[in-house]
Amino acid sequence: MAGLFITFEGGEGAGKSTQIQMLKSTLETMGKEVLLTREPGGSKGGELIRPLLVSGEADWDAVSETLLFSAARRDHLTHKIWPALKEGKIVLCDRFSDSTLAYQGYGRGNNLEIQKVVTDLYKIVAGDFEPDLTLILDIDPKIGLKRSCERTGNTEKRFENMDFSFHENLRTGFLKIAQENPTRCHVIDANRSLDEIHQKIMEIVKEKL
Ligand code: T5A
Repeated sequence: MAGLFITFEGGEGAGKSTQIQMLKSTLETMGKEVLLTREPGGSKGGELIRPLLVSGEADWDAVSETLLFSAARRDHLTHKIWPALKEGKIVLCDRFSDSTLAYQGYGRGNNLEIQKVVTDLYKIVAGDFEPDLTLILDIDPKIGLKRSCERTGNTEKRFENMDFSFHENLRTGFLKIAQENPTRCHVIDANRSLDEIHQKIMEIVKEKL
């Protein structure tokens, strides 16, 4: 496809949403056409599914979660991401498939069966399509969770409220994903100032442009 697909990943409060906005602004000042989107959500169908997953009203198990995230992702890809990439846009996505592998596949422990469900479903949803670049913001979950908790007005706390070992497993999962996909994934130390992180992100993105 003509465009460029960049995903942001990481544990809770790593600073993805903040950094993705900063990247969007910088790219636009460079004259690039940018679409900023997120998962779960991003498209009409995806946004309808989102509250089912993040509100905390239902106690989904990892397979049910994976099915719902996958349905939302398929809708997002077909209605928003793929059309924008065909138009040559840079698509910045706040979380994508690595979150499913990390949260559903690693969060509750290194569960190989669930990891297989996640990768099999991804094939059905997206085939061989994958991000051109994935930026994984890495942070000690103690710091990330503190940042998330200090933020006001957040009602989407289902995953944030999981026990601490879940968040440690997530971090391990993301680092493993990065190790297994060294060309696509870059791990960025997110325990730095906003500007330092943005500068690092720009170095990596400029190489891709
Ligand atoms: N999920 C998602 C799955 O389980 N499986 C999946 O397949 C997918 C796609 C929703 C939830 O769904 C789960 C993961 C999530 O729990 P989300 O909307 O991305 O996903 O929710 P969160 O991860 O909770 O995202 P947040 O928006 O809470 O965290 P961010 O985006 O990483 O952090 P951000 O930028 O909002 O920053 C958090 C706070 O820290 C401050 C910010 O100002 C803000 O107050 N901050 C910093 N402070 C100091 N230094 C820095 N460098 C800072 N950067 C940010």
